[in-house]
Amino acid sequence: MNLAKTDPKIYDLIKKEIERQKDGLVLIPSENYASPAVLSAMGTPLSNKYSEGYPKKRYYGGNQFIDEIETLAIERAKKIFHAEHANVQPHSGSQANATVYLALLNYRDKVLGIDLSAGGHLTHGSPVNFSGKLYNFAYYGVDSKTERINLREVEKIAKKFKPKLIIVSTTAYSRTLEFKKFRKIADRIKAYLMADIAHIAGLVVAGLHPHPFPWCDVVTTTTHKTLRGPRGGLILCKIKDRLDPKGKLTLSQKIDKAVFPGTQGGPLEHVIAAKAVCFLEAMRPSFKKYQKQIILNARAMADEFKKQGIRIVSGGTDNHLMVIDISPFKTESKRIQDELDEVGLYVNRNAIPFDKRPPYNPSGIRLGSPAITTRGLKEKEAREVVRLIVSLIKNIKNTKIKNQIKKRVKEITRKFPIYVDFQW
Ligand code: DSN
Repeated sequence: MNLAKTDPKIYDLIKKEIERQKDGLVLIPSENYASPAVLSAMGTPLSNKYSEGYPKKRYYGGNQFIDEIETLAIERAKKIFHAEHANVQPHSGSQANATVYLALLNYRDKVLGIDLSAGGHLTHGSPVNFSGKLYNFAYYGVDSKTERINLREVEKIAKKFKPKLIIVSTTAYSRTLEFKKFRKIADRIKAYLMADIAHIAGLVVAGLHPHPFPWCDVVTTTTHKTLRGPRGGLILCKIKDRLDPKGKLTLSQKIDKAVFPGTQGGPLEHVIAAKAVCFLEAMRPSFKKYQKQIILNARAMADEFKKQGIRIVSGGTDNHLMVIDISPFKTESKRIQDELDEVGLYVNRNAIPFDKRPPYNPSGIRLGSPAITTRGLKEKEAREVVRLIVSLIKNIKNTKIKNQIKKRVKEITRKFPIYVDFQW
């Protein structure tokens, strides 16, 4: 193909990365294998087109087909998420969050977000992120005993701090998010409520996690995690602005303006086409079956970790992920992650609540089931994968065991292949 001739170095590296993905088991809960149809939509000349603005309100000519594509993506997003309004243009989850802040807040306005070490995200107010620098954040965390979000504590902080916006959002939290209860708190102090459901979007669409609507004003997500679409962001919101009903702009108009021209220029229409494909895939019965299996596999994994004597933060999982506590082991999380890399088991190290160790080398490892479930692994194999991980952690210096694990991982990937006839 052309790429191989034009740029053999990049061609070769892409090929190697595809092989790595095929030959390893991805347990990073935020990663997945998008379908060949999704990938195919992304690798198209749609990437050439400038389309600043929105369907029928563009600043450039030649957008008749782009308008149809983006309209389809919007309508499908609204349908699968039961949303009044959708903006499919955010390039990423971080940009989606930045956009919501720009739409709803002024510089230094007060926001209540979740602490990074309790399972939050950088854009939920981390001091090293734009969110923590531009806005005045307070944080809620998890209860030190249950390691779950304590709504009474959230309410106490909210009443004292009086934020303009409360964020319900997680990237490493294995328990159900109670949007309805958050809304009660937001109502008491007249704050906006936003949910970032990037991790659980697929579960929400499948009806396997409580829905953020009608409780939240705005919902952000990425499209590539449990939703299994292209890399990108999405904002869903109500049309009316609950806290500013007589304002010049509706909530949906504020959001659209904050995306363009507020934070972005030309949208990535090749990615928007791929988002439309992913939303269509998410309407199929097979998607619900897939999401159910994600949960079954995650529960089996958590149960197997416990059987193997490993502590799971909060004691288990309700969703697709879990964080295991590796502090009782002498080996550091970075080393464990590196060793697992070598046998083709991909995980990411992660802080645990009240972690005493630094973020670069914390006390936890985060794992999830979305990608292995896409490959077709079920509970039995998910349990075996856990046993392989634990065996490696416990025998970190044993080369023989490490080689046996590597061989077994390869066998599993051969039994559950991915991208078999993938053309690129
Ligand atoms: N980096 C993502 C995750 O792994 O959860 C969040 O943006």
